[in-house]
Amino acid sequence: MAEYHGFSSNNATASLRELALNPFSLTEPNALNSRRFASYCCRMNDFELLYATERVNDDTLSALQDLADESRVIEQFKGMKRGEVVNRIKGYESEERMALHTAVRDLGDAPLHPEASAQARAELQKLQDFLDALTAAEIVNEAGESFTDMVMVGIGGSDLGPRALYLALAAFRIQNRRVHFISNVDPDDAAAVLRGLDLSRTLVNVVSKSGSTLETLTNEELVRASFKAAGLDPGRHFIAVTGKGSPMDNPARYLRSFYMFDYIGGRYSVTSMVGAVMLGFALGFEQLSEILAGAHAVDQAAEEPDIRRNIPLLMALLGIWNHNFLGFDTLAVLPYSQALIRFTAHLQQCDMESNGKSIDRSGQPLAWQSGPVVWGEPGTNGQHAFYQLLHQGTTIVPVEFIGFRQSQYGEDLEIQGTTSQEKLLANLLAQSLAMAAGRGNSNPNRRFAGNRPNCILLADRLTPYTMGALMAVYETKIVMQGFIWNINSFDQEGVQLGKVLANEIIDHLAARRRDKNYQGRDDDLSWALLRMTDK
Ligand code: G6Q
Repeated sequence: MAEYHGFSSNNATASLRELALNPFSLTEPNALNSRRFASYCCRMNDFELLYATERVNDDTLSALQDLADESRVIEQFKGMKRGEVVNRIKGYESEERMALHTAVRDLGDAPLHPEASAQARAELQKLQDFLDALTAAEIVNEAGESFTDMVMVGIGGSDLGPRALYLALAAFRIQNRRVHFISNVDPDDAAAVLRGLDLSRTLVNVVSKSGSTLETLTNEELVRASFKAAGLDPGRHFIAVTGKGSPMDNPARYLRSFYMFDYIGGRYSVTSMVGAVMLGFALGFEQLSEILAGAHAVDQAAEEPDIRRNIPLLMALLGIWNHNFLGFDTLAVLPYSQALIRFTAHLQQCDMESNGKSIDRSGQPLAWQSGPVVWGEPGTNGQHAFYQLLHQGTTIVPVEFIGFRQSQYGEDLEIQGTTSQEKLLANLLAQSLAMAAGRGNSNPNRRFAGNRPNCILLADRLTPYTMGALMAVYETKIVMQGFIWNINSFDQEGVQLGKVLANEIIDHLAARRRDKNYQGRDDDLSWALLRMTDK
């Protein structure tokens, strides 16, 4: 594929800069009207993106379309799916890998990357056999009882996405199956989870692509110790999900070993075995397949080049408009769904670890902003917390609302003329409108300036299929932004330095434990700082 040199040299960026001098105002009389609502609505798969409340008009949208075309974002996206080496910094030592998270859900007859999809299919078959054996009580504990609980041990990409999906889909759980998560090296995390668990009926799913992550290896040993203390054989309870050939790739130590491959980045790994083993246990193989199907449908639909018909692409461009041209530094993702309680945390990692970069794909310093700070909490709870700043603060925060027409459980009551679900949706719509349109008042303290850009991503109901699709919408939005900014969205060198320094401090601690007279050098900052924690 011909090389793309980046953002600021595009013709479209010049037009967008010009347009940003006088962006569409949402507070002008009649700026928002039913015609605008109807025409600024993008439908794709099971979603609608309502974006009339963004500060764009047809001119902005056509310049954003030019930006998408000039940056050949769809071509780059298709290249990624076909297995081009997108995880690299040209001219420097880098990971030099493909990014094939889409291949693990491309399970039809003509997958774009046959080899990766075949590997995914083989792992899924192993998983299905394993789950069947659990259900048929062919795999049981020492006392011949079936397993009811799973503890998933992992961190970062091996925790956030899977945990977010488990919580989002708890309504679809198999009866009497529960999952618990241990991620932090804080011993209280493991202690709180293990306390009260019937270990004899618990599987432990240790997930680490590298098989060498400090937190996960430490927690695995901690959990193994409690199994041994309870007189249980870890070999009958522990499962591994890891990279082929990693230090954890040792099937003799585990009841089962499942694999992921180096072309799947941690934060993009939910639909690989990293999320699949746990989700399969909790929801069953059929619901897991629904998640994969929802994600795959988005992966396919996102090839559409018309930005007004491609939700992730449109969200990527609206995000770029708000961030690079209107100058807003952060992005709030506010789901009106309690089930999505950890989804923003997953997005935070997916977005900020992918696009928190300062160099382009040739190692040159960026002359433009890359990813924004991403944060958020479910509504309506957030309304009683930080929305004050969103409505009247001096910092303008663009918002992506997420909402559903129906609840998951369908257990709802009409109280004073409306159901709770209707009240929830009414609040979402009200917030979007209030931020966009504002409202005047002679009392300055009660004035709402408005013009605060936001959009609503809407679907019928949060099911396994919709959840897979929602996750893929965001994964795709994030990689598309990375392609347009000309950055590598697939590595995370920025997390290394902290790990190196933590290991230096851990070495000092271990040395001091061996020899209580141990002294480091005073000009060694990690030693000097460690000493500050002494009593
Ligand atoms: C994600 C990152 C990172 C990673 C964790 C856990 O994209 O690479 O968050 O997932 O550090 O790594 P392991 O799975 O190798 O333990």
